[in-house]
Amino acid sequence: MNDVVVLNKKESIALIQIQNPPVNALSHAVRQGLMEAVRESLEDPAIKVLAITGSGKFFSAGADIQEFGKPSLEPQLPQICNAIESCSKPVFALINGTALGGGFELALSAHFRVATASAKIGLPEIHLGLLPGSGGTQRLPRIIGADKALKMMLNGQPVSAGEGLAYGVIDRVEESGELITASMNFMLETTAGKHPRIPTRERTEGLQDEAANHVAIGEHRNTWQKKGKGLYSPFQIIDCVEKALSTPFEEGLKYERESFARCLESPQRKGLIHAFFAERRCRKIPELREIEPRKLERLAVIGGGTMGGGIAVAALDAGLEVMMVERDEAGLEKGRLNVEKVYDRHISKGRMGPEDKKEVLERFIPSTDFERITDADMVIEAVFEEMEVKKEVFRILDQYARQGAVLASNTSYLDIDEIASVTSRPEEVLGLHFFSPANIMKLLEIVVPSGLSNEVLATGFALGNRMGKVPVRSANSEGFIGNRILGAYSKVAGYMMEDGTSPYRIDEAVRDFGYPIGPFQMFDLAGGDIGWANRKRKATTRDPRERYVEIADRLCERGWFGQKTGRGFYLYEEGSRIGIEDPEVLDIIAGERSTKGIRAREYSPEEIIRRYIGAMVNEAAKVLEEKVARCPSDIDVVQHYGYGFPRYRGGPMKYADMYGIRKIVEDIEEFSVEDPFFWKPSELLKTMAAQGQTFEDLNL
Ligand code: 3H9
Repeated sequence: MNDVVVLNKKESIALIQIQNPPVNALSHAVRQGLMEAVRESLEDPAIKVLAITGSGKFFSAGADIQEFGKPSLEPQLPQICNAIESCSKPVFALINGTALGGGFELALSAHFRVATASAKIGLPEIHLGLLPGSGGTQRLPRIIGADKALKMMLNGQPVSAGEGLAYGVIDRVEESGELITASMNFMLETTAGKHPRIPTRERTEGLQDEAANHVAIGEHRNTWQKKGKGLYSPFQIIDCVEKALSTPFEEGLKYERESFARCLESPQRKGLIHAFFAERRCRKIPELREIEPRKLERLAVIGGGTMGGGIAVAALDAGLEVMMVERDEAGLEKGRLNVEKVYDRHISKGRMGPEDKKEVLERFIPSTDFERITDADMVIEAVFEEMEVKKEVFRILDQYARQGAVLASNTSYLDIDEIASVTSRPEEVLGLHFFSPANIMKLLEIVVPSGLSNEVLATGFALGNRMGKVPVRSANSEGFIGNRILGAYSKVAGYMMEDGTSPYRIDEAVRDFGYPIGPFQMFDLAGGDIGWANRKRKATTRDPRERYVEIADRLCERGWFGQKTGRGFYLYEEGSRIGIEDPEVLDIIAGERSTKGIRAREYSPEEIIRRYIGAMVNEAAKVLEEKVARCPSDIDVVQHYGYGFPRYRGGPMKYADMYGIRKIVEDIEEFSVEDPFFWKPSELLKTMAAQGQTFEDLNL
């Protein structure tokens, strides 16, 4: 045995406990320990029953994700599951906590499953581009049928022990007490032959209703053909479950093994596992080591607009007391409505009752009086995106906020140092860039101006974590990480449009790459007026060598600001948020092109992506070079959670690694022949290409 699997004998029971914190992942050492414990228990004539359990809050979170992509070492998990299932002595899985993926498959191969009421079981492999590869796709449908099995595998969300009991995959739920003690009688009863030991592979309850199983396969496949475009593992999962219904167990297992190996090799698995670790890495900021965040119970939000309302809801949902301050009653009323409409929608969708809304709103205090913020632990300003307006608010905050309160500006571009400079406590001021709608979007850029106190930074991260956001640290630099990079690839989208490729074809290519919407749909959604105001502001300082596309300005001059005006790059029929192609827009583009004497040129989808992602990666490399982002994977997190970059591609930096850094540089050099001002490869990219480095090498 080893120290990650402990074998204790109690009466005639062998208690095999996994002790591999933090989550009892089934690493090679755990697998070795399990195999040995099972063998020893089988050989010991005094042992009549085997019980496998976990420790802490986890039974086991499944295979050790760190091991994927490395040579696989024996014993492999499927071998262990088979060994457990074929044990001549009854084997119990005592599910003391969360059992996920391979952890749940381990339990599925036992003959009996007892869980504590708080335990959760699930098969989340789909989120990693994988499928349950230790017999899960073959064993689970045999117990609960194709539909429920596919639901568990395809949505990847864990279910409670109670639901597992209702499904029939958990045999008993122990409401309270210590699981081993509580299960003792049940386990000993098997030695008296009271409960038959049936290997899961021989169970057939789930296979009885062949027609229903057949329908379920068809329905899930249809659904995923619509929603899972471009994805690989969901279809492999459905195929495996279909096999479970129609072939002998061993054959199904072999099929699952081959499918698992294909998923493991797929770029999607690499992208998704990269994303898994990236969103954990972004929280590990060295400055925060051993720093305690400040107390955070009361939050004040200044401004009741769309952003202020969203932030207030996110804070209320996180259990905070929230004050909302507006300058007059009309503004406040709007703010109150912005908050209430979120909860009214929850009620109309049956997600909460009117009583729940009332309870939440008891913690919501709208006011027009700045004095109300004096007992706030943190104040977030969310007023108009204009430096002078923000400064004015911060002067007032400085006057009213208590000493020790954290002051934050929700801005997407502006200089936090400049905002902080109007206060007497610049070290307490940070940027919190929420994304709209702030109660839904998970990204939170935490912007660090010079001299910021680490305690204040820690409090920003604590707020993000408490709100369930993914917080990413950014230096204080225009556009921070996300909007700065967005600026670069938005420009390229405009260039390609002016060059002769329809915005609708560009959007289509970007969607086919995996984005939920293309850049022109995004401009329409965000509102063309905002970008227009920005462009006008920068007009005087724009470098004359920079190519400037005026098409968006032509649309704005007509009052076509996108969805909110019913017209932008697309036409929106009354009340519809789905745009249709607009021939007049194409005429405007053609007019602009001919004014500039540009010969129309149709880019292929592949060419569109080369340019779009090339611009994105190049700007991202500059963001890294300038230390605006801490490491490449932080950029991947920002692009995924804030801008819709497909998670299964890992993020632009991971994508660049897989595409090839040298190829990215070659692409940029090829494009620079047409426009050397825009297409300048970053120094970092050039060095990396020369030295054969990847962005992964630069991750911290
Ligand atoms: C599988 O099982 C395949 C099989 O079907 C077939 C095999 C042949 N491995 O998230 P947290 C680390 S595929 C290694 O912050 P929480 C994590 O990186 C697997 N490490 O905590 C972090 O490390 P650090 C199917 C893992 O309480 C630490 O644990 N299973 C694994 O918020 C704490 O994690 C899954 O997909 C792992 N499997 O959430 C489960 N899991 O401290 C994936 C976690 O260094 N995991 N770590 O940053 C999760 O969903 C969440 O981590 C979990 C805990 C819910 C378990």
